[in-house]
Amino acid sequence: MSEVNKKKILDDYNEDSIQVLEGLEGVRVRPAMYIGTTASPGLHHLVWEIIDNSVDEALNGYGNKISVVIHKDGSITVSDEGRGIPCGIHKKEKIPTIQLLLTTLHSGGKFNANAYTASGGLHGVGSSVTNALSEFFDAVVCRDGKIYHIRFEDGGRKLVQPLEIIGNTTKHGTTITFKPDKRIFQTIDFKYDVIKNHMQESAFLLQNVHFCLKDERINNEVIDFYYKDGLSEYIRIINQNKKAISEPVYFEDVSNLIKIKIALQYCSDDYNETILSYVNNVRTKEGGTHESGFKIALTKAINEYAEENKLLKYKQRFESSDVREGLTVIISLNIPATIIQFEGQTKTKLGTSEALNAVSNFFYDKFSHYLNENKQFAIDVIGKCLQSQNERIQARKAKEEVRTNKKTRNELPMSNKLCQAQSKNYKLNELFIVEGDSAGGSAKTARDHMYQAILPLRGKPLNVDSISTERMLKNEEFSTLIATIGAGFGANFDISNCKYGKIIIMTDADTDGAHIQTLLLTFFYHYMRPLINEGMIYVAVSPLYRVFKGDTKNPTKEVYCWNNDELEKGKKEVGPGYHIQRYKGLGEMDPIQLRNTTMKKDTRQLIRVTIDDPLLVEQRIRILMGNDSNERRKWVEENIDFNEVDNFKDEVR
Ligand code: 0RA
Repeated sequence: MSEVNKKKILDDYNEDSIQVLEGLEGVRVRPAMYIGTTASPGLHHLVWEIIDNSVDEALNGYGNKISVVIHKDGSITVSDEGRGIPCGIHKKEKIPTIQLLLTTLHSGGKFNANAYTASGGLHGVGSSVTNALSEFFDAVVCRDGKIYHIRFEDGGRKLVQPLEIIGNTTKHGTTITFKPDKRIFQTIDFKYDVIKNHMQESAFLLQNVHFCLKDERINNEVIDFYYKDGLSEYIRIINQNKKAISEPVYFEDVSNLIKIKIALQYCSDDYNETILSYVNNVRTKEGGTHESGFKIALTKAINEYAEENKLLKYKQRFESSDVREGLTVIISLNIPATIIQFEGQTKTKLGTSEALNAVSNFFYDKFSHYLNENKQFAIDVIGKCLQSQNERIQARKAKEEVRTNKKTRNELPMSNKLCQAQSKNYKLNELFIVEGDSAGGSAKTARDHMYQAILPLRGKPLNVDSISTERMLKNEEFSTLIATIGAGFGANFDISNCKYGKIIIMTDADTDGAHIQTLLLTFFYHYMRPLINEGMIYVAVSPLYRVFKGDTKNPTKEVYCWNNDELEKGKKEVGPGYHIQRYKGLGEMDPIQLRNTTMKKDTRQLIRVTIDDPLLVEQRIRILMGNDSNERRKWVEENIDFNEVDNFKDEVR
């Protein structure tokens, strides 16, 4: 769409201003281009597309309730109390506008110059994409006194019910029901937890909107997320297991074009920083100008307060990172569509330059004032910053000493269990943490000696969530792991010293294996979080089946399968007379099989572990690491495929 056209559409919305660009075929041919993946995250993306539209309505002041119902047949309904999708006849195309919107891509025209929309980023390719990837798609609209109904099947290709009027109403709103097409997706099983968390997150951000969810597959209970305290409540829940130094601090200014809300809290027993930012209620995972503006203002306000009140030690100002240890902050901006700009690899980095000064000026004023008015809070915050500053200075000194004295980098002993890689190119080296000595033995044989190191783990690691750092250090598994990685831990963790480019957890594909994964991830989350943030922690996915013909040791043909779909394909590929071997553990594979399926770069499958949702992480840790073993077992059994992280083929070196 040309700039001129776009302007015209943005300036005045009417039912003619929809720009028809292309049909839906392309979406079915290349679904990943529109929704990222056809695995579980892509499936849920279909729901976010619809919810985003409902949220946009609420954001612009139309409706304060959004409901989602997951049905027994695998379909899902999203309803809102917005204006309703326009149903009048489109003058140029001579068909109902709703039909046009649901069957064409990039239909513009929805937003006027001052509209705030969730659709600025990855989202907003629109309801039509959901239609294109659905077995059926059904919309009921209340608008202009009428109730309208339209229905599509087969990815929007069959209009099985042209727009009809089915009644009169004084209400307004849209109700959409659709069922994802099983021919497109690897799974069509909506995950209650994933949808629940997304809605809860939205409810934190849209203080005045009810988000109601019902899962008819389980029961008829409705949960209603509604947070009067919005972001402050979000922070309180994220930090509920930590020692907060105060209640969350909250500032907002919604009187300007760029509307800003910021909530923050420091915790004394935390040295990580958690920054969550949003633009028009869509997470900006890669940060951007709003986060930069916040960081600048925070450092400036704290340094000035500390200087004025003579709280600095040796007159050294704080560095930016000193003032963010143990800080949780949520920044939420609403920006009109006209000035939104996204950048970055996944278009989730805010580029709008106006946002930097807007956030920085706003937050500097508010926070400086707050520090002056709340003495105890200011003293506690600065105490925490002094501690971080001191630790940073000590760590730097120690590093310098190591360098000048040529002392070894590690005080902890190197384990004799570790089987090292030959290469000294740390970026290319991989550390496999392997469950059990026997699988460890196989892995030692199977590995690429040049780049792959093996560290076998005996038994289950401790749950670091419930023990002190001293106890963690006394544990041999963990002290070995820290020494092996070679970059320290906790506040002194220095990722530049890490001896591996990838750290890969390799366990059996059973409940115990999943538990070990979680325990190790808990360790990394608490003591080496930068490794997770940098995407260096992985889980290896071993195949579930081998389909082969002939002798088990010397098959004439064999295929490995990672899931049931692949198993079906595998049976066909191998042909009549096939045998199926179901792997229950890594130990059942010989070294060659282990190498070819799970360790070799171009054939293995790895899951990269990421923290997309800190709330989800906290909840998971509570379920998985808490005291209720029944709840834990149930969760692990239901979620053993780690569905919230996306499978991807390992990139080739
Ligand atoms: C196009 C234009 C307008 C609203 C919508 C679409 C709309 C779409 C969805 C999808 C789910 N719920 C929705 N609610 C609204 C603006 C209509 C106007 O200006 O009156």
